[in-house]
This record gives sequence, structure tokens and C-alpha cells, in this order.
Amino acid sequence: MSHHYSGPDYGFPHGDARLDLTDLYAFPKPGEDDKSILVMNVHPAVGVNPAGPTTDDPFSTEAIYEFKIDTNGDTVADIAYRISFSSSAEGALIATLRRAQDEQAARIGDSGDIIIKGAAVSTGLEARITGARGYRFFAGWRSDPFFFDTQGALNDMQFTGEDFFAVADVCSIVIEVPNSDLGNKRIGVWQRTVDGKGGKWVQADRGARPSQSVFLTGERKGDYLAAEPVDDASFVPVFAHSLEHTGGSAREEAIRVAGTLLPDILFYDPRLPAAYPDNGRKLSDDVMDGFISTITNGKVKSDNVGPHTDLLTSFPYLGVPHKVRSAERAAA
Ligand SMILES: [Ca+2]
Ligand SMILES: [Ca+2]
Repeated sequence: MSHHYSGPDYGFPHGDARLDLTDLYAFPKPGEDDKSILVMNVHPAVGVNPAGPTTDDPFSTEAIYEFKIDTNGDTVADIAYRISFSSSAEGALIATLRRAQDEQAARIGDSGDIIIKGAAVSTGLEARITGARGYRFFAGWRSDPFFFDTQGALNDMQFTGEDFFAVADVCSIVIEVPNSDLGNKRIGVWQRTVDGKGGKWVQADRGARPSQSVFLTGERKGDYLAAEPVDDASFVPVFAHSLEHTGGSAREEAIRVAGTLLPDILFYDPRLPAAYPDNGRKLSDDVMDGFISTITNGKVKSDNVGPHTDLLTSFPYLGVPHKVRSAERAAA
């Protein structure tokens, strides 16, 4: 549950699992120094509230899935990659990738230059990949690379080393980006979903660093999901309150630690190797050991769960989904 189940009471934002962001990753493309890989995971295949499987329909056609990128350290986006979905004439789900910059990137909406359009969405076991203008793009079901003993966390941090996500699936949007389009320097990245169901664009979920919106936002979770990183100083008190509660830390120390977790941005320098929390995040980084240690004030250091072994060595890097959702492979 990195950000899995980000809505109130572990429900889904706007009651729609397809809008629920889970994890964000950023790392250099293996074997090619001038490109980076950005991964947005969304839509857990299994819910907690309501419990049980979510829809097999991967993405909402009424939403925008967005990577926000700050290139000059002011916590306001200067570049946005916007992904939207629609139905083709044949009724298949297809994706469009747009790139917005400057003031347009900071705003809400679906504007931006089209980089890729009509990209097939992968609903089966095969990864369908689309390339254009130095970019490569994937959207569809994958094996969830996130690993954590969720039941142990819910049982007062009594970890048994059972990986709740061992056979879980998630929906992934993976883009291979030329570093020149990211500015070739340290950037700040976050992700958000924007819901257009009600006739205007409303941010449904957002986040960057693992698990913060689930474990630390307390009664301000709704405000947090609606806010942007530039507003995040206002959440230091509620983060500190949560840290006092889970780790028994003194108020002053809790405020100091909360200040290191906000704004909720993943910093990434594409010129350097990725390793969370120092630079970006790889699919295999054990982010939860660090998070557990932070929220328990060092009392618990690991959930005894390690990375998955089904990661791929090439694009889109995430493993083949566990569940067969379409007959696509048989037909291929
Ligand atoms: Ca900026
Ligand atoms: Ca672990």
C-alpha cells in the first residue's frame, strides 16, 4: 500500500480504483545514458474498502494521468506529461501522450503537444509498446513491483515477512524520455490523476514519495490529495502528529522529520544512478524498510520482504501480469 488505497478510509479517490495512484519510479534507462524511464502505477487490482477485486477496465477515459516535473526548484511544474485514454473506432482502449511546458504545465487541463497518439493499451499478457520522437510508451496491466507486508503493518507493525503484493497486478504507464527533454539536470517529479467526470477538471489523487498519503496525512487526507506540493508546508503539523503517534517521537523531532518528507516530490538527477531516497527510485528499491524505520522512530527496521524477481531487463521493465484479462495472447 505504497499509495494504494489513497482515498478516505482506504477507499479509492472519487470512489474510482482507476484514479488511485500507487507508486512513482524514475531511473536512468539501463544501457542508455541519455534517456530516463518514468513509471506511474495506478489502479490496484484488489481493494481493501470495498474489499475484493477491482474492475478489469484499466484506465478512465474521463481522466488525465499526469507526470509533473519541476526543473528550477520552485515546486511548481515546468513540464507536464499528460496521458489520456479513449476508445478506438473498433472499441479498443487507446492512449494519447502530450507534453506541456512552462505556465501550461503548471495548470490543470489536457493541453500540450501530442507526442504519441493512438497507442494500444495492453489488456493482456503482452506488452504493446509505441514509439515516436525519441520516446517509447506503454500503458496497461502489469505485475505490481511494489513489495510490502501490508497485513503486518495493519497488525501494529508485527511483520511476518509475507508479501501482500507477491501476485498483485497494477496498471502502469511507462515512458522512456530523452534526458534533453527533462533539462539534463536534477528535477522534482510527482504524479497526479485529474478527474473530468463532473464536467470540470478536479485533481483526484497525487503523490511522489511512497506511502506518505496513506500513513501520515491523518484527518487531512482529503485536503492533501487535493493540494499541490507548493502547499505542502501546511501539512507538516499533521505529518508530525502522525509520527508522534506511530514512533513515539518528541514533538520537536517529529516536526523536523516531517519537514524532510515534504514537499511530496521525488528528486531525480538523470545523470546519476537511481537509488531511493537519494536519487529517483528503481523498481527494486526497498523503500518500505526506510519508511518503516522513519515512522517507528527506528524501533522497527524492516518488514522482511524484498524485491520481486519477475522484473524485465527491457522496456517496460515491469513483469508480466499475473491474471489473464483478455484473450489477446491467444490471438497473437
Ligand atoms: Ca518550476
Ligand atoms: Ca522490505
